[in-house]
Order: sequence, then C-alpha cells, then structure tokens
Amino acid sequence: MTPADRARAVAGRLLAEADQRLPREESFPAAARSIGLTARVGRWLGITFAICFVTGLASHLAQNPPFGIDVWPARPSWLYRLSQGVHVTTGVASIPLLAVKLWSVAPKFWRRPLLGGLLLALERGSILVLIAACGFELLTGLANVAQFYGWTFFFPRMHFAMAFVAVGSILLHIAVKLPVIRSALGQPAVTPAPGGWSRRGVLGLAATGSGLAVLTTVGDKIGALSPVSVFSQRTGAGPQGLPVNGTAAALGVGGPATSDQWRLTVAAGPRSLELTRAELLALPQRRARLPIACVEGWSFDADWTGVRLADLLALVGARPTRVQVISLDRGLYGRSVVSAQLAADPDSLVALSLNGMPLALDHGYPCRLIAPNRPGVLQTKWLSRIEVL
Ligand SMILES: Nc1nc2c(c(=O)[nH]1)N[C@H]1C(S)=C(S)[C@@H](COP(=O)(O)O)O[C@H]1N2
Ligand SMILES: [Mo]
Repeated sequence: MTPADRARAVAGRLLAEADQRLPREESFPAAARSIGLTARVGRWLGITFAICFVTGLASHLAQNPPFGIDVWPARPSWLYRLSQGVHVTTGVASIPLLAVKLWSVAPKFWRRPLLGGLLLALERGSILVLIAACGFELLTGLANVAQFYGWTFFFPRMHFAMAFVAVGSILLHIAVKLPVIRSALGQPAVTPAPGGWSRRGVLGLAATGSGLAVLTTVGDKIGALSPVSVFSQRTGAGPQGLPVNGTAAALGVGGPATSDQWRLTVAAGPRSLELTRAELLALPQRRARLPIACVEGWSFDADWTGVRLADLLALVGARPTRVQVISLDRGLYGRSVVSAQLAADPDSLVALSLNGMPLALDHGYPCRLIAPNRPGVLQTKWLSRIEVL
C-alpha cells in the first residue's frame, strides 16, 4: 500500500464513521418545517439585510469620504440619526429571523451523501460561507452595540469588508434557489400539521421574536419606547441628560481640559489665534437643537449653544472651508474633518454649553464640536485646535 492509498483508506473509514454517527435528514421531526416557511422567513430576512446593508454603506460614506470628496450632506440634520438607528434596528431584527431560517433548513445539512461530487461540495461550501458571513456581521454588530471589543481586528473595517461577502453570498444563494423560492412562495406556508408547532406558529414565532428584539432595544433611539426597552444600551442618564461613553478621566484629558493654560487655537495657514473660554463666550452665541447619533445606534437630541465655526474661521480671515478639529484626546477619535459645506452651516458650532448649562467635562469642556447630520464619533470633544486644511 502506498501512503496515498493508506490516506484514502483512512479518509474513507472516517467518512463512513461520520455517516453512521451523524444525524440524518430523516431523523428530524419535519412537521413545522417546509420550503414555504423557509422562503417566507427568507424574504423577510432579505428585506432586513438589504436595508441594513444600504444604511451601513451610508454610515461608511459619512465617515470615510471616497477619494477625499465630501459627499455626505450637511442636511437634513436628522438623516444620520435615522439611518444609523435603522441600521442597528434591522440588524437586531435579523438575528431571530436568521435563527428560525437556519432551524427550518437544519435537516438538509445532514442530507446524504455528506460529501458527494464537486458540485455538491461547492454548493455546501457556498452555504457555509453564507452562514459564516451573515453570522459574523450580526454578531460583531451586536457586540459593537454592547461595546464589547474582545478581538484583535479593527471592527469598522472588518464589518465593512465582510458585508460584501455576506451580500455577495446572499445574491448567489438567491440566484441558485430562485426556482425553488418561486414555487415555495406559491405554496401555502401553513399546512396544518398534526401535533407540535404548526408552520403558522413558527412564522408567528419568528415575527414575534424579531419584533421583541427590536422593541426591547430601540429605546435609546426612540425615547417614547424607553420604558419597555429593557435591553437598550443607553439611557438619557448622564451629566446634563445625555449619556457618556468616553469620560475625560478614561481618556486622560481631565487635567489639560480644566487647566488655566487651556486655549483654543484657530489656524489658517500662517494666521492663527488663541482664545480662552471667556473670550469664546464673549463672541456672538448661537443656539441649535441637534442630536448626538452614535454609530452604535443610540441617539439623543440636545440644546447646544456656542460660537459658529464659520465665525471663528472668519476671525483668522478664512471663508468656510474644509477644516480639521483636534482634541486634547490623542486617541483614535481625537480628531475629525469637517467638510466645507458643513463648516458653512449656521448650526455647526464650537459648543460651550449643553441644555442651558456650561458643558460638563465629560461632554467635552471647555468646548466641543457639534454639527448637523454627523456621526457621533466625529462630534469631537475637548477641542484644542481648529485648522484649515
Ligand atoms: N475627543 C473625543 N471626542 C469624542 C469621542 C472621543 O472618544 N474622544 N467619542 C465620540 C463618540 S464615539 C461619540 S458617540 C460622541 C459622544 O460620545 P460620549 O458618549 O463619549 O460623550 O462623542 C464623540 N467625541
Ligand atoms: Mo460613538
């Protein structure tokens, strides 16, 4: 026997063993499972995934201007809040739907032969990629919302890249299954089954699970639902009625932010100006009601008062243009770019007060950026410098 023969014999024996021991398609109680059910849950899942994908692209666009071109608009001020709230909500709604859909096809995973020819192996492989990519997107998204970062990759980049794998494999899956889907949707989903769950019961369960997942988490986006939203990540609790993720202490900016030495530098080429907080307060003040809308999906409206960004730029002889704002915080979110369009918006402020009180240290004292239709991650706190790019 050559080594290759021996390897083939071992593989054959293992496969035969697996064939004996692993569950079989026929051993699953089939009463409530049907392709009618699978296709219907699949259709819901297709809708939630499509919305989730498009709103995810929007969030990426708002944070990463393609080729440095600022395509994300300054108005309407609530657009990012809505779009990111919908992104997280459709993701959450998808989890119970995906679970039910997997359950409905589970017996098929054990169909014999386990490994047929190349075509079957390819089909099974593509389904594996589909499940892995969709599962990865939903689970990492959920973990991000729960602020769990127990991995070594950079979440936004990985979540963005895998979205294309997920959508690609979904489109392939739909294309391959189109004839089956067509006929399945034509069949009744609800043939009464003797005993156990009916198919209508399972469909109802999928819808209820999905609805409950949304209702119990949506309170940090829609305040009116917060009493029933027991699992929502954020409440209005926090200084000045707004939640705080990153405190000044955690980011190590408490000292310089409260120091007498603090100044805001505004620089346009060779011209620059240093302003104390008192000097900022002496400039014309503007009030704006704008949301903080975190990429995690939570969002809260607040009243902000401060100096218009455009007015500050005018002080150093600059017209509203693309600027970078820089924080005392040297971390990942310690700087952000403001588009020319946004810099010109009258509601783009260097905020000094929040809900009628001087800005709390954890909200960015001495001053922070707040501007319309902007991901929360770009609303930079504890500003120290604004420079024309
Ligand atoms: N300098 C600085 N500004 C920042 C952050 C930060 O980590 N450092 N976090 C951002 C994020 S992710 C959001 S959602 C908003 C509100 O965050 P908060 O809840 O930490 O105040 O502030 C933004 N501004
Ligand atoms: Mo955020």
